[in-house]
Amino acid sequence: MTLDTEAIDRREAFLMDLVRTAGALAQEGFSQQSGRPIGMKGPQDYLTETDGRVEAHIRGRITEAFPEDGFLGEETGGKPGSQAWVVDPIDGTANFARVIPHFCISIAFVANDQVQLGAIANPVLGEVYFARLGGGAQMNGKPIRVSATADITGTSFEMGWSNRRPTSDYIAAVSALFDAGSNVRRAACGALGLAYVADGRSEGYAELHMNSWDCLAGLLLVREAGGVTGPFLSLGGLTQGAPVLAANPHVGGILSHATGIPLLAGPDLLAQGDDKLLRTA
Ligand code: LIP
Repeated sequence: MTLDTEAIDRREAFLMDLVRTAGALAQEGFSQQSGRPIGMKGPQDYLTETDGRVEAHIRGRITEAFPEDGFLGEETGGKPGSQAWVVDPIDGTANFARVIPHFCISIAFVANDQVQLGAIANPVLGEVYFARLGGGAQMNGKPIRVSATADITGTSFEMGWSNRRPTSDYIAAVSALFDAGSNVRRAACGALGLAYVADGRSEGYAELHMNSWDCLAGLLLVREAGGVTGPFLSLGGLTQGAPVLAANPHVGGILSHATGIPLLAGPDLLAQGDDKLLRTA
């Protein structure tokens, strides 16, 4: 089913409110996190009580407002179908669990084979990012753009780490970026890492494997803020995850070369073939 503009307008207004209420709930949990036991879902995979509480809040409100929409959440899963909300209730859970104030809520809405809406809230700093396909990107209502830095010796990239890919591949990518002259950081919250590319705080973000709930909203933000990205949906990333790359257009090729993640030419359609991929490096 194809969604028309009016249907997306209604979801946009809803999402603006939803991400703020979810952010408030996360912030409340964070203020009580100190001293709480830290739960683990698997190796280096954290879970706090707040992850579950925030996802239940988001899922409940979506089901009530748009019962026809699918849902895919980090904590409770789900079947996305042709139009769905893709939700990470707390991205940066390892930080959150250890009372490090660098985490966010990430919500994307996918329909018509593309990410239509994306919102990321950083409740600690009171920053809410929002993007709509073809409608630009903003933070707290103000338009944002990727950085204009083209000189590699002035760049700062973030390279996310996932234990779903060999450590040697991660080290090789980080090493190539340092050799190229960039600074490289890792702040353990992929969605905020992407938001920081969109607002120019960093020149690029890459990770060899990310799940859709961690990155769909951020990838839309970067594209709508004038940045370049790798393919994601067309690689089956919605349900299986895929590599992620996002950068300002001047240095995207360098990040692509260092990580081996291709750059995308054109929209990231679910059914798009590899012929639309462009290797610039
Ligand atoms: C994590 C990210 C982290 C990334 C991991 C993981 P979680 O998500 O934020 O930065 O490197 O691949 O996806 O578990 O905190 O929601």
